[in-house]
Amino acid sequence: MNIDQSLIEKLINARSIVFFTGAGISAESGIPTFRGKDGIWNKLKPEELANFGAFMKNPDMVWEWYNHRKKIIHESQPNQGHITIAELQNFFDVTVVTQNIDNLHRRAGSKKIFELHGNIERNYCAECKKFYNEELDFSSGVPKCFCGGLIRPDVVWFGEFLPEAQFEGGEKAAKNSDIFFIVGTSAVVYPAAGLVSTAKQSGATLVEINIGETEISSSADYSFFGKAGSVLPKILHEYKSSVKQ
Ligand code: BJW
Ligand code: ZN
Repeated sequence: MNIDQSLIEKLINARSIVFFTGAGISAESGIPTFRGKDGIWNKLKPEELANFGAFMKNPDMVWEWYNHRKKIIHESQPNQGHITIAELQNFFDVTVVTQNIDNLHRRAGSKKIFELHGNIERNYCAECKKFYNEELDFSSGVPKCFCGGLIRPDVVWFGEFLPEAQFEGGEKAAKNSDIFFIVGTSAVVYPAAGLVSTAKQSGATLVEINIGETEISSSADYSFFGKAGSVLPKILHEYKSSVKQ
């Protein structure tokens, strides 16, 4: 795959770059995506798992699903995609705006991160909102808060508002970005996907990296159809070779 020289020139002139990421960036770490051939939603119904009503109706089942995913995430490592984004901090003002809850950007060393859909490492009481970030004890069923409320994972389910400060931070970064990379997301879940048009309207160059076409491919200035863990290191390599000359 060739990296366009015009993109490298844009990078040389760029100050602020944003990585808007989705489940695809963590696929090479062994974490399943949601949609597509091997996606989670092929086997499970989101309406039965990723909404508050489902949790209240069957908290054991929803927790079983999250504990299963937590185990996969804990056993996984950041891949070349996450690592390259962290390395780019040596050259640019990098902001990561992620829909992922897996913490892999932080583990790879990224510093400025906005998490639009929460983080699987945190939990809070569904009633009084008190946080419980320690290891939870499931030996007598779904853990409860001292107020009697059920403890839930700190993730954003369908029909729930995104954490305001995280979304506002992401929006501001999108508006200020010179180059806005869209990596490994189907870009169908709103309001997160709306950041792509926010960035475009603010004049950013849109660069998509995905193994296939998506909803936003037609509006991207550059599209690289390949794995994030291969394409991102190539871009970094080409950039470094150009600035050395
Ligand atoms: C690779 C790769 C490799 C694979 N390299 N690439 C406007 C229009 C229409 C609907 C709405 C709208 N506004 C709101 C809505 C409703 C809803 C929504 O968007 N629905 C649409 C799906 C129709 N949105 C909401 O409900 C949101 N809340 C909200 O709007 O609040 C306001 C409100 C309040 C009250 C009433 C009404 C409104 C909340 C959305 C929360 C989403 N939650 C989830 C679960 C999070 C927790 C968890 O992980 O369990 O977030 S759903 C799931 O989808 C998860 C993801 O973050 C999110 C996005 O998925 P993502 O990351 O794009 O993954 P995939 O699998 O879809 O794509 C992977 C991509 O990677 C693919 O393209 C592959 O090709 C690619 N790939 N390997 C590069 N190696
Ligand atoms: Zn409580």
